[in-house]
Amino acid sequence: MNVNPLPQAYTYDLKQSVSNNRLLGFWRMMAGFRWRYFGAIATLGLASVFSMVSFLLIRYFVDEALQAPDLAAILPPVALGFVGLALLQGLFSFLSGKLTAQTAEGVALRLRNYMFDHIQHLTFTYHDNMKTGELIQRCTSDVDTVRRFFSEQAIGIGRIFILFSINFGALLSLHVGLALLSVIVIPPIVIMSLFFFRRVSKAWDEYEQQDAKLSTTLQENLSGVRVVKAFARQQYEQDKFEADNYEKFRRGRHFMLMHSGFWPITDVICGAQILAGYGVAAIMVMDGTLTLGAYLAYAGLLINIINPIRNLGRLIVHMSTGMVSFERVMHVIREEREPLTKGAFQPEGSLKGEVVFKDVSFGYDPEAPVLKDISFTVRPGQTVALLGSTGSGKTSVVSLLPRFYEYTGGSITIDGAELRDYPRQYLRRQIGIVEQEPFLFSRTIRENITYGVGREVSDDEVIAAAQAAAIHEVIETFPDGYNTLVGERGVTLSGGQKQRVVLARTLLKDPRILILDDATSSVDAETEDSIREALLRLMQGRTSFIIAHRIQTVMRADLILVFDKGRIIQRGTHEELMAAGGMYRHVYDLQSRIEDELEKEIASVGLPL
Ligand code: TTP
Ligand code: MG
Repeated sequence: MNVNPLPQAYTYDLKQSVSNNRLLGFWRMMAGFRWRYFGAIATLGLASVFSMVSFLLIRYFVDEALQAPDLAAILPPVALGFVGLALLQGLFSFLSGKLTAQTAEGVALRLRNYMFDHIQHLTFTYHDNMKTGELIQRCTSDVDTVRRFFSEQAIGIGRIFILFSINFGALLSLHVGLALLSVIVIPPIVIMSLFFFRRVSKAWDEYEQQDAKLSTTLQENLSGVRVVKAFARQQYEQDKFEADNYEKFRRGRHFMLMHSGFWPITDVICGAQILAGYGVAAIMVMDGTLTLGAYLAYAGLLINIINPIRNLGRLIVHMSTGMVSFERVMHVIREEREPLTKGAFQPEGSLKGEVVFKDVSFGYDPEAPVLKDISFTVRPGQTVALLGSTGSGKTSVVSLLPRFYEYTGGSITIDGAELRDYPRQYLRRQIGIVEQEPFLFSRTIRENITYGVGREVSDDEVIAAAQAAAIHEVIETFPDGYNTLVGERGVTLSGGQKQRVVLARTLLKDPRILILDDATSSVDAETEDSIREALLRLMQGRTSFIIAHRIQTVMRADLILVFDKGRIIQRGTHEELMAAGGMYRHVYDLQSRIEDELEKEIASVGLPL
């Protein structure tokens, strides 16, 4: 769905802007906006021409018109000339501003869209290692600095070049000697700016790093606010934030100092230049080699030419911030996307659901394997249960199936084809997963349930899925039913309710392979029983992976795998495992004893069951 159809220029693969030469990178990033960019500079140039012409008109007015006998006749057209020039200057300045805004805002708009899209295509491993706050900072503050580069510095370069050429040309036409005298400041200014460029770049890089750190602290504090409050660690968090914030202040101050150190020096140099120019020109007027009108024009033009020279220094220094932020943005863009549709094997139709693991090994960090020698076979439609102590690798096993992570050794095949040959998008459409930590968007319940379907869904279907997940009745009690918002502005769901909404979302997707990772851990035994009935019905005909801690939940599975420290230590059906003894039998006995005792306890106090 394209809610905001944008012109062609907005759809451009920014990956092509990746370049080690940052100026070249900026140039490429401007693809589609270049004519606007040059338009902005050209119109700005025209505005300056009109400004320059008005100084030449002053010269004419003082040196010639005032001396002319028919002054009264000349005055009106000269006055009109001034007004007309001012109007034209205003008009072209406006046009230039408009084109500049279109360029800078357009590039930034496209960059933000691209970054968003890019980030959601990066691998799980990238997201595991990259801090959320850091990514947010790069997408906001750094993109904004890049935007400023286009609105200020990129246009500034052209502007300086044009202002300089026009005014220098005018100066040359006035007096060659004076013109040359007016530009001897350029070499010292350029040398100084380059000297500051390196230092300011470093200062800005350090500042942005600290900014990212602060936004990470803030983001973590907000998402972990319950933990902070529960442990009454506000003071600790406050101290940490203040320390980080102070560091940002320190680096910001350092950056500003770098900047402000630059100004007085250039001001002195430029002031000396103006003084020298005015002095020499005044002597020339007294000597009679320069007319008074030319002197006045020179006075204006000199200021006009010193300004761009002075700005050139400022611009070079400012450009450093744009370059640093550009590099920080490019660092994300350079990251390879996870291909969604690519695959050596392009399957057609739906999966049947035969899954075979053979000596599979895997580790989030290649050095530290989490799964070792995992082998098992599931036939289409069978249910396999994964049981085991916490951290034994159950979630890791099922995360391999939708290719969230790539296994490092052995082979996994689905319907006979190697898993890594399947396109990820196909797998993710065929596999439904209820994750251990359910996540709901701050959207309506209905949107959350229909999230994975990708087509129009009737209310009846939504209700059927909610009923199967035993959440329909709860939703009915909400103020707006299925249209109730979840989160800040709507209802807050309990852990078990969230789990069931997520379950409904997965059931509605109607996947060929169903993965339930502790999907009923936050649900009471009674609700779990009612869900189990529905689930059993739903699991008919699909290959299902169920992770649970309660044996009650898994005992009917066709195959039960018991995990310990990343290995399968026991396997078989409930009956086989009961007969074999070992870990499974041990856990079963433990759980039955606890339940028996609980029942006795409840009976003895006389609580209604
Ligand atoms: P899991 O596969 O998450 O263990 P589990 O699902 O069996 O545990 P639980 O019952 O508590 O849900 O983790 C196995 C190991 O892998 C564990 O040592 C933590 C590690 N791990 C990572 O390093 N990175 C990850 O992203 C995950 C999920 C786990
Ligand atoms: Mg787990």
